[in-house]
Amino acid sequence: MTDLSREIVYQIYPKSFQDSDGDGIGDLKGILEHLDYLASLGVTMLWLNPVYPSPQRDNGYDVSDYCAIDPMFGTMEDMEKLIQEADRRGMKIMLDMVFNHTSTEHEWFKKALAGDEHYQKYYFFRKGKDGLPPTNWESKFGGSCWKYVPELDQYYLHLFDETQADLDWQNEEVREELKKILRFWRGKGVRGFRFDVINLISKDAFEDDFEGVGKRFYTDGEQVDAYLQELRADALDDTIITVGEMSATSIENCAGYTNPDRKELSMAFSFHHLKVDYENGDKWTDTDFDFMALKNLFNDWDVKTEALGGWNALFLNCHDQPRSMSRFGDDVNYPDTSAKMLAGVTLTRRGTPYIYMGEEIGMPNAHFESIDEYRDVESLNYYDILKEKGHSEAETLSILARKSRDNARTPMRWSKDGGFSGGDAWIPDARRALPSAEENLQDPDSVYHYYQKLIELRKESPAIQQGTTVPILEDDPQVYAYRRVCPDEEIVCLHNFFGEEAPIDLDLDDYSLLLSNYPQKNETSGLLRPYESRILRKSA
Ligand code: TEU
Repeated sequence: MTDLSREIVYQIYPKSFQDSDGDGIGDLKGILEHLDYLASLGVTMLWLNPVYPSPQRDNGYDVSDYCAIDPMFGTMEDMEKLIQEADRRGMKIMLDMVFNHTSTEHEWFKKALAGDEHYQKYYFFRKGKDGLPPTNWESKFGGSCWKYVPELDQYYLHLFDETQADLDWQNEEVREELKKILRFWRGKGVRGFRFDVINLISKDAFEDDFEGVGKRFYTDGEQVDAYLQELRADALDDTIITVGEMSATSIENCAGYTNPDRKELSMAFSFHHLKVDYENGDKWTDTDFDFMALKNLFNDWDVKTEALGGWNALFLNCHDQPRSMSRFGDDVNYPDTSAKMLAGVTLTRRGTPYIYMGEEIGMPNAHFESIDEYRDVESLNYYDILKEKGHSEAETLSILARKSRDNARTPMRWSKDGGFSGGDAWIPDARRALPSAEENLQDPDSVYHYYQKLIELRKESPAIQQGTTVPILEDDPQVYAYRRVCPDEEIVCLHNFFGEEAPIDLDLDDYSLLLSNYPQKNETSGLLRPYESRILRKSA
């Protein structure tokens, strides 16, 4: 049994990490070049976004062959070498399994389209109603989630892009195919799997939604638990770490999916805390984040998940989200300090922390200024949708600059002059240049070295790993604070989320400072400086 509290996962977006052959696209050989950098950060597992053959309509989340490597990323030999070399340095590899849907270029779908009924049953082909799609549900990327196929006079379901056709998990053969894929990669030495939108796999009621866009008919469906238990029993075991990406879920469901007694998943990603800058549930707005909502979500999820015996994946960044430092910190006035404060949040909570490529050097949003700089299918779709809704060009670009997924997908900044590729990168660099990895490594007080210290601290602190979370200063409008308590140790974490000083009314006389993001310590002061973060331990 792996101890999830000791794992620290680093997410690599292969397309933007390191290009080794000058074609402008990152690749597996590029990752190999940086294994020492990753090992010295202290992470234990590397999660790679999809590197399988794909038309790249959704950057690899449209998979056309699950058991091969897309030539643009390298070869199977490169992957085998990566697994071995990572292992030599104490790091495991986690692969992304996109099992809710396949690319329409997958051979199963191509056969289905050609009329093969056996393969049509792998997907959801349905008749329309009075010239309309089978239901009124919307795709997550905009528009209807049904695509009409004139040759078959039927529609197929795609909750995401129209080139991502949903698989029908009710079909036992589909589940057997997916298990084969898991066994294949386990045979190669892969030790972890991230399951894309895995709480959307159980769908049976196809009814119009008159209250929303269809989500309630396919989210956390009845069979999700049974399907996960089956995958786990037939194709996985205790040595494999799994994380499920959960769309629009609840604490109760996530705790259920991850409670070890249920034998489903090791942990889950949820996204409520990354919706605190949505306006009335709408992502595509230019809105500041609501700090109290964020802090209440952290407290709620941490306390209730623990009470229900579940385990969370902790993260503020990933390839689908704007950069946390630009979003919850200040990338102009306090880039370094706010990046470190947010690092403290991710690395001291109860759960397994995930660090997203570039977060450890304080990378900011892309700050793109023209639609030509964007690549992401969702961003490009919403550019049109927002303009159709009446937003001006300037408003639309300002919303995209805040919310686009491309904010996280700009090339990793290895050196002052970029260092990602010898050719033209597939996506432009972030317009705001902050210290590169090289500069971070040279400066003992850099964001990178702060992550390293936090990881070391986490690895030696039983309370940070396993302690109970006790929220404190719950009504404070500026400070997120909690105790982590276990029989042998008590830790207090204080994080000021604002650029103004924050008085704190706590008696910390019995505590000593373990780590802070300011070079001049003021551990006894009852005032937190802008974006100050302090981690303290109660004296024995
Ligand atoms: O994302 C699932 C998902 O619904 C969101 O993260 C989505 O990108 C966002 O909410 C849109 O506003 C996963 C992958 O992480 C993402 O990259 C894929 O595009 C998506 O599934 C489809 O496979």
